[in-house]
Amino acid sequence: MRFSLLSQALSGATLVVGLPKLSNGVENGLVGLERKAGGILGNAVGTIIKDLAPLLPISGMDHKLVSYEDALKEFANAPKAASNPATYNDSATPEELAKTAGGFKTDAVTASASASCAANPNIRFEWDNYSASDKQALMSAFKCLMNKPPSGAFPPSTSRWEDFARLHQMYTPNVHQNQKFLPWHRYFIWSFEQVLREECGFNRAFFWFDETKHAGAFSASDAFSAPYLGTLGSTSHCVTDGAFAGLTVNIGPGSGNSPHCLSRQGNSADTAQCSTAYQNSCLSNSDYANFEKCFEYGPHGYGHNGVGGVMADVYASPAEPFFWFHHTFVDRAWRIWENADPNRLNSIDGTDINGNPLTLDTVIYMGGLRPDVTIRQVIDTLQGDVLCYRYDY
Ligand SMILES: [Cu+2]
Repeated sequence: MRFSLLSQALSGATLVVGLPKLSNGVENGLVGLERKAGGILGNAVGTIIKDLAPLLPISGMDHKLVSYEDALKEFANAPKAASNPATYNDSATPEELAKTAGGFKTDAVTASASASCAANPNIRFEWDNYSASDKQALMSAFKCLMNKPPSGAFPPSTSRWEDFARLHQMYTPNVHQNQKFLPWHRYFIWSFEQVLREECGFNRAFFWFDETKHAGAFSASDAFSAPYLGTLGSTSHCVTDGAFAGLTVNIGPGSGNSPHCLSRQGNSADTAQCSTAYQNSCLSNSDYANFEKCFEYGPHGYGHNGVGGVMADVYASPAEPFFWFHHTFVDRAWRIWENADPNRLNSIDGTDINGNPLTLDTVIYMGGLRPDVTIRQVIDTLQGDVLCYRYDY
């Protein structure tokens, strides 16, 4: 139970006081109008709509957590690599890094074969290296997906944005707490990026968020401020400022589906675990399965719980915009690990949810949202067959 009964009771009281005379039909009509009007409606109406979605407790599968101290013990005797790359080392030219975020290449479909991909990949810029204009464009593209109707393939999703949360919810047990976690989420992020571009015209470079810089202090990043994600408070709260103020989430909590607010409950002790030290200790493992477990239960799990609320909901967390900030950080860590040894781009170990060994031919399902692929097609972000991207550092 993550939310107090008191806060739920208060939320319920606001609903009753705020909407004494409106029938459900009128409420729904207002919500629809607000969606179409894209925030043109006055604040008074906006406030009433914000109060419609209650703060619900998140229950179901929790993020499995292993603290840094415990991970040091757990992996103390695991095979270690001779060299541990503490930093990202895909080669980049100064020209590439100086490139404005507008100079990206858009899609896997048009990405060229591997040699030229590696020479001119899409670059994911760290949030602080994004311009204010890029940040605004990203928020607008997120909102565009939220205002787009669902595809219909992922009921009960109510928007294209929620299609991703629903898809993730459906696959949650298959792609968490086993070694499919990293390839599945890599392709999930890529799929999301392509949909942002194709359906919402997003035309900037993509991004990532360096959590090691903000370990223990996520709320101090300008990502968690208006006009971006809105404040990250330390008590359980619906998000009421920033680009997503008043967002209603219809996927979750957990494996169920009922409307609730986009909520957060920041916890700096949890985000403190997203540290460089913890990341490096995971990177030192030479077996993929050990690296994966270390990072999933370590910085990954703590990043989710450190933002709390919807982000702590294993099933529906992609409904929280910060999900994409967080999982690009996770994906980059995998790429750092892969770069330490070229063989790591040609082999995989660990198992799927049923205990079957992963191979390069293991299929990564995307529920029809994008074509299914194999691990072989996503293990190298610079392969150029499906993926073609690198991180700016
Ligand atoms: Cu996930």
